[in-house]
Amino acid sequence: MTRLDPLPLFPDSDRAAVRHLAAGVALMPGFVDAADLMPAVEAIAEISPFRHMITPGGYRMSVAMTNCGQAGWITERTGYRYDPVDPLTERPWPPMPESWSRLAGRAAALAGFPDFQPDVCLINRYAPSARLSLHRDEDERDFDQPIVSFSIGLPAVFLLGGEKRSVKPRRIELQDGDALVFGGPARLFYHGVGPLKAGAHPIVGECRINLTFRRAL
Ligand code: MD6
Ligand code: FE
Repeated sequence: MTRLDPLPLFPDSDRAAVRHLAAGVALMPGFVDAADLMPAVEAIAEISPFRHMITPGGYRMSVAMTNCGQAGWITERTGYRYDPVDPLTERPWPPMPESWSRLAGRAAALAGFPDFQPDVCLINRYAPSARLSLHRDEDERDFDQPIVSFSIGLPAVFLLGGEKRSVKPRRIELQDGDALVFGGPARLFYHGVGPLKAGAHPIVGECRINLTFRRAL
């Protein structure tokens, strides 16, 4: 996957370039700035720390996760769910920063989803070799609502599959600052993230952080 090169800067993200990768899938290179997002990620993780959750099949996920917003996505031996309480702290998840929900709403609008108001942000942290196997995001109530994702830190390969798990995924490079909107006919497509390559980012460090904004409840 080649990028638009050179990338213009978008001090006003309303003018961001939108690349439609498939029906319902839009990539906005350089839509967010790690320096803007990282302080809130750290503040959230102070309250609800990153942790490696256990899948219903008993595997420990290589990706470390936390959440903010009205609920959080969790997986345990008993299954997947959105829970208003963080099971680790037994307290509500930290609130979603207003600047984050505004940015996510703007990204969605630019991709053709004008009324997106996220209530949950799942935060994924990838250390080198961490990966996310092919999955569908299907624990949300309304599949007419898209999912908006922001990536910061080290680059990763996003695997964009199809309606069936058997569809060979397309490899899409997600770089520091990229926004991806995933909705419409692609909303229930299988997707994943390939193993992270080692490296260092001046602000995020030796990892990749991905924020996925959902209307879950
Ligand atoms: C990641 N993202 O990029 C994982 N899901 O680290 C996702 O699983 C994802 O980016 C739904 C919609 C957009 C995504
Ligand atoms: Fe997903």
